[in-house]
Amino acid sequence: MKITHVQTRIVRVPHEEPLAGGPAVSGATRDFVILTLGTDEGVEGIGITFFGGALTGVLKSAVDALGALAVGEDPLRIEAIVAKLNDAAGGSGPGGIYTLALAAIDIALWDIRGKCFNVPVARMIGGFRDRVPTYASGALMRTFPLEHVEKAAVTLVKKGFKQMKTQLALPGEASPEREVERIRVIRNAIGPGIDLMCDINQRWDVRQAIAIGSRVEEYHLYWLEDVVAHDDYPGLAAVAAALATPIAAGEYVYGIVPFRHMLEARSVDVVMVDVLRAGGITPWLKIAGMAQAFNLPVVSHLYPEISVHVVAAVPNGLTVEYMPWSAQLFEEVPRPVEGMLTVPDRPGLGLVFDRGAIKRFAA
Ligand code: SMN
Ligand code: MG
Repeated sequence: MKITHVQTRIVRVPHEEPLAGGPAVSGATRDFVILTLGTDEGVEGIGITFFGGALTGVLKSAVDALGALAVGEDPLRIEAIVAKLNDAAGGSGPGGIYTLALAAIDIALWDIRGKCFNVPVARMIGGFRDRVPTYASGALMRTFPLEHVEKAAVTLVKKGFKQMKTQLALPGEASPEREVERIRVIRNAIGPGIDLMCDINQRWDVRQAIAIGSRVEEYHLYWLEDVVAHDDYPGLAAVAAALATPIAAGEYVYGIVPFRHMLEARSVDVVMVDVLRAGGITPWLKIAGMAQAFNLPVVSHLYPEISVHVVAAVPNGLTVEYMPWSAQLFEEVPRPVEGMLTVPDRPGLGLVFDRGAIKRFAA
């Protein structure tokens, strides 16, 4: 089998918060590059990539260029193709546009492989289980009014979610009291039986993280995420050592090597891996194995319709972030049922681009 053609498009998905009707940013879009890899045997693989922002056009060109290098290659030889692309353009990585583009290719190659063997990707790469916990994300943002967040949290519980993520490091004048109050209000609204994660997005320093983190310990957060700069491994480790609350980090990391530094520094209790920034499914699995060697769980970031495969495949997969920014790209995606996501029982990723949506939102 050989790769014969590459098709990419930029798709601008409207900015919405569908889980609890949060405020949308009028006119704003989330810009994805979608990829189809075709083969001489008619099997096609799909991939996506993101985070290009104002450089999404450049990201599309990078996917086109890497795809052109893959033409003529056997799609089942994923590591050989990755090595060829790394040799050809890896010097422009490992971070940023190169890795984001490589991820789309890698994901499409796994989709082809699953289709060739007529099994879901999750089963190809480990098949530990077919259903995994999932948590609502994006509905309790730091920019939303506390009144909305309190009601939205209850809505998520009524929708069957058993886990949900909010954010601290609130906009405006720093006020530890305001930070603690938000967690108190949400915990009071959802009760003690719901897992509540909290994302700081690198906005605190170590002192703040320990000071405010200590004051919310009584609300038993499931994890505190990206409490300080994502690559401040000693700083993360200091916070992790100081708090009983688990520390999660990793979504901002490109490739696999920084995870070695993170793990050796004992800087996290939960390893979060963005399948695009990691460079695709292939490196995501390698990082999951590194985390397993440190007896740590691994979790996903975004793109739940793809992430469900990797989190379900590995024994240390903990939960899938359900932030369905990419859901509209596809005809059918796994939907949360009682806080769980099920791997589609279809070959490959089990995803088909929604032609109508692509047409509506195409750049
Ligand atoms: C996040 C960051 C950037 C884009 C989407 C979501 C956030 C998360 O850090 O963990 O969901
Ligand atoms: Mg985050």
